[in-house]
Amino acid sequence: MFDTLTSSFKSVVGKIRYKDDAAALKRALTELKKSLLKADVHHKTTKELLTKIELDTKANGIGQDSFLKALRDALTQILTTTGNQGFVYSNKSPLTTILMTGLQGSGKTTTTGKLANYLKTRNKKVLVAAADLQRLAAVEQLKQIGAQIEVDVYFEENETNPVKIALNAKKKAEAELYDVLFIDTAGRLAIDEALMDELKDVKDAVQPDEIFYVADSLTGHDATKTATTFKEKIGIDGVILSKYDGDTKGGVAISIAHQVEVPLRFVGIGEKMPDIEPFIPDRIVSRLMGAGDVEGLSEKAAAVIDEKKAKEVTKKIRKGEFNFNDFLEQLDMMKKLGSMKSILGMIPGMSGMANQLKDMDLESSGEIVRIKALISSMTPNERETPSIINPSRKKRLSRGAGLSEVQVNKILKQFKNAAKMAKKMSGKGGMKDMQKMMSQMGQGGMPNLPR
Ligand SMILES: Nc1nc2c(ncn2[C@@H]2O[C@H](COP(=O)(O)OP(=O)(O)OP(=O)(O)O)[C@@H](O)[C@H]2O)c(=O)[nH]1
Ligand SMILES: [Mg+2]
Repeated sequence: MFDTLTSSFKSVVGKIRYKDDAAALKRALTELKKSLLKADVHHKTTKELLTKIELDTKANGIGQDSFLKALRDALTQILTTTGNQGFVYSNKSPLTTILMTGLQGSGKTTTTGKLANYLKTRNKKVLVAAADLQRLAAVEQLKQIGAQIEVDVYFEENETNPVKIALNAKKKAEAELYDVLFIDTAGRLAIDEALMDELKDVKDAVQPDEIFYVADSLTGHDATKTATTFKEKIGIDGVILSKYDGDTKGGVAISIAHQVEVPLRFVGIGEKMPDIEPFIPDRIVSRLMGAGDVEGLSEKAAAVIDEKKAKEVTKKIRKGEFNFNDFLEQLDMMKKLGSMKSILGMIPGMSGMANQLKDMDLESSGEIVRIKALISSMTPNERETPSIINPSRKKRLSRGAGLSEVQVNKILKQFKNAAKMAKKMSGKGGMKDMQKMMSQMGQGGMPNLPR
């Protein structure tokens, strides 16, 4: 997610080699300034970061360690703005009402679905209301998203007043004990007074607990400007940066909260429903420094992994009974976690690899497609007990799946090896092997990272 920034930090730190080398510090700071500005970090934020890093590094004696610590502290300070972090439930009522705002096409409706899905996987009862009556297809779009993530959608066919829809949705949500209500609104420009007034009317009527402003990362500095305008005209409690996956610069995420003085709460990193992540400053700094976000990863996993099933699978693996049905189930779980790239970026030391795997998609990767084709050609018995697959069955599978016999053999062999490996790992001493493997992989991370 932060590849460009992370690699430029690495290169900057590499500039400092000797203790108390003031000239090297200066070179490092100049390069840092250049890369921050190039990444679209706001110039005022850049200046503040540099001043703080310079003072801190000098105060602690110039060196890689003190520079890294100063960088980490300065980033944490810049990213932390007064206000809530992540998703916060109302402390006034059992229902939390969120008003979604933003410019046309910024990603409001998609983000509404993503947040609803995020909370649903955390066992919340969520309602989304379609209060965008500007665009003909808007209600239909939200209905489709709702069906996809299995979240209820509130809409009214013949109503033309978004205030009424929002109010009726809130009534329903309160009466039917929903935990969270998201109100999706029409995209609007700040200069469009009538639409801004309408948004204000919705706000005054439903009294949302929080107002989120969805900003398109790809608009660069404009994202900061428009967020500020919405803050002044309507009042916003959080910013969500959408389409961050397409933003190769990435610096907006560093400076937007600092400039708008409203916390950045979530970042959208893809078009699919699981592609959203809470923006928690400490953790983000860790990832920016190439050190991963273990907490975020385990939370993400906890939300989608069924503990009972996980235990069953572990047991099967230990006994060497892991079969193709288990494999399909695991694949499904992985899919719910989001893109491979976003997962890898959260594992310490793996951020470099994330970039290479950015296009690996669990649904469309050629490898996975072939494996799935093979599994779907198997009889239930073959899925349950892969060892019964003999040469004549292989022939049948090859025809059924449209794969060559070589390909079938390769996949079956891979699967057997993976199951063997998993069995070995889960046995005694397995954890040690795992740790050894992780530490070897971790050596690609930052040098001497202070914790
Ligand atoms: N790659 C990527 N695409 C996104 C992301 N968020 C939204 N999109 C895409 O952006 C486009 C616009 O998204 P919408 O959710 O319809 O935007 P909107 O703000 O509701 O648009 P209006 O209702 O017309 O104002 C869609 O094609 C989405 O799939 C994201 O995080 N990453
Ligand atoms: Mg919309």
